[in-house]
Amino acid sequence: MSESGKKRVLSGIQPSGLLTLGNYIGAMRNFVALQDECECYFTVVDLHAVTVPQDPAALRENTETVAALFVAAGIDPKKAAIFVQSHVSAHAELGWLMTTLAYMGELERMTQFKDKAAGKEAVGAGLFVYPTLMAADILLYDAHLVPVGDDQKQHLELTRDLAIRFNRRYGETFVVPEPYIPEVGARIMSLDDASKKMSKSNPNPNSYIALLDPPDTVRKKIARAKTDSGREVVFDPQHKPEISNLMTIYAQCAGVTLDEVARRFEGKGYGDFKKELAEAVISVLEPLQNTYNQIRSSGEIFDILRDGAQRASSVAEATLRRAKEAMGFLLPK
Ligand code: AQP
Repeated sequence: MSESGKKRVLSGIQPSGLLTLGNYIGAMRNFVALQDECECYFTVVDLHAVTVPQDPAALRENTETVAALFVAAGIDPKKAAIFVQSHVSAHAELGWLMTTLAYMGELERMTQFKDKAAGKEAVGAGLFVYPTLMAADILLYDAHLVPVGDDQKQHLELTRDLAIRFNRRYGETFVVPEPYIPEVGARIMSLDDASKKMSKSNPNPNSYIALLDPPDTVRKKIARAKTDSGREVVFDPQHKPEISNLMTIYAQCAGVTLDEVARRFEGKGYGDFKKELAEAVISVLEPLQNTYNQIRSSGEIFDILRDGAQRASSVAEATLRRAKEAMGFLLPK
């Protein structure tokens, strides 16, 4: 437990593109929900983003954008520490220690690595050890809970294995974290292919709804979204994956259950449903975008990030010291 007696929470998002509705529904919404009852640390994981090539100017811009979107989505910087991963050097250092603890075989089994490496002639070593850096991110804060989407579950299991392995080998040092995954919306799928998750680094912008897409773009993207054969709005992920994905998005944006969505659109076709879906999405995005614009124009994000990095560093440095001591590093006196 933290000094405040609250459970600790850590999660991060990569500045690898424009955040999507998938990132929001799967992860960010839970960041906001947890900030009152827990001691929260939310980070823009730029060291993770560079595991695939990034344009330097775009990386800087995206890092600031993601941080401002955290606040715009409702994270209160007075309650939760918001910081950039590379501003707290303990992440890179514990990341290396975690890499020495991991086995090649367990990293080779990671599906995200397999997906991102598929078809590439040269695969960066950073992409391979991505999960060990993620383990360090979490373990540095003694996090009990990690709010993530379903795609990160496997990485979190590896984090738990590494924490348990470290504790067995060197003595009780790390808290073993639990995933915190939403029951509905843990994996929002791509608008052009419901067999793939919605992803900000997909080269086709029509495959995702970005949190900063203007209303007309949202309407166009939803109008173009792939649908299944037939015309009934029924939730059946196996036989109607495309419409089931859109129904999940509707349920999450309108704050209703999937049964309620089916009832509302009984007897109506895909066209009517898509029109209402677009408006439900816009009703979530519009207030978020207004706050985002205010934050960006005020320049306050740099103060928020400085304060967040200080709060994060004081916790992270102490944990790193504990881990190094346990492993037998000679610490400076
Ligand atoms: N489609 C999704 N549905 C639900 N949750 C999702 N998340 C990502 N996509 C979906 C959750 O968002 C958080 C931040 O993800 P990330 O930026 O660290 O990396 P990611 O999981 O690899 O997400 P992207 O958008 O697909 O990024 P790129 O394209 O750069 O790899 C995580 O909690 C994730 O589960």
